[in-house]
Amino acid sequence: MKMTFRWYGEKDSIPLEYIRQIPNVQSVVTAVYDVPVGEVWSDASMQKLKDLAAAKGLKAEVIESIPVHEDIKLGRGDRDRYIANYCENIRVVARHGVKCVCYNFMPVFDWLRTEMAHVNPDGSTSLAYSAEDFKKIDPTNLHLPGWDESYTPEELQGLLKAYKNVSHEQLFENFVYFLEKIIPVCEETGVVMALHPDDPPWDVFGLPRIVSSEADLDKLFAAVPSKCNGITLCTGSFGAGRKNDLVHMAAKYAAQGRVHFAHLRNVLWTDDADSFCEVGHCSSYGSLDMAAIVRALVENGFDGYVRPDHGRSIFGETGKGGYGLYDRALGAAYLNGLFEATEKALGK
Ligand code: DNO
Repeated sequence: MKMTFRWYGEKDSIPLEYIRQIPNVQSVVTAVYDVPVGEVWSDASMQKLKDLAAAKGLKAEVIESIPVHEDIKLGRGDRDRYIANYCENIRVVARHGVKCVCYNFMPVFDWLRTEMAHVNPDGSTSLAYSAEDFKKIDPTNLHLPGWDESYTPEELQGLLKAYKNVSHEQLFENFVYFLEKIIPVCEETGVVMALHPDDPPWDVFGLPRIVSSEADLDKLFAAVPSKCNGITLCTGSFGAGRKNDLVHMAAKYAAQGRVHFAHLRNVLWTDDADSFCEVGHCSSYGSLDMAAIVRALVENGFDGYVRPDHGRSIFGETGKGGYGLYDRALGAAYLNGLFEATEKALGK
């Protein structure tokens, strides 16, 4: 596996010098943030990210994300222009040594939580989702840190209305239409697409979500079989869905060569509804067996990118929820240990 760490570019409060010192980190996971969603990234911006990382001994081989314009998801008339731009972006990043692009196909919203600083028994804080509190959220006035985009309340209302006519099946058809156009460019450039699952893995605010389960993935791979059409195995996202068997999914999709990227983090299911809390990475903290997931990946030949996902806020650190330095660095150290022990035990 190749250990990586997310870096939000020059505006990130965590300097590359520190990222470089996290054990085993080889590459940053980053993106160009100075271009509106749907437009083409400049070679200069990409080159700059690559140069900044290289100056600290790091690669920049993974992009998270090239966001998909809503008109593509909605199947609107101008989607072909946005898809052409997306293809161009794949070519731009490929020219600068990028090997893997993480993206999602969630309508309007990226990941959702109801609490940004849930206090854990040890005094640390983390992101949490309460099924009860979720019912009280006004979707037209919602901003979460780390989203690739945010809208004005008016734009949000317009989008939510537009999705009223889009069924799960229609969204799926729009997704396949998009993939059929971009995957040939991936094959030509050697870039793999790592689809991030819905987070949480169910419909929200009446919006359809179609990347929430094993059945969803199987349907997608049947429609677009190319191995460039792969996933980000985000254990925390899939793992919030209690019917998702992460060990089985890790084994199955690693064996198929479809796990191009793994976001590894733990979640604790906190009630009988859908509530969950993000916790430290170790298995003992949460509802997922991280050692078994890593073993399933290694046994099945996984050799992709890994990053420690959302950490808690610890040691007095403040800042972007889930994206502090300390707990993600501890997560990387823990995951390195799991991988090394598993690989050695299996003679890999
Ligand atoms: C949250 C992230 C997501 C992810 C996107 C990929 O912390 O995992 O925002 O980057 O869904 O497009």
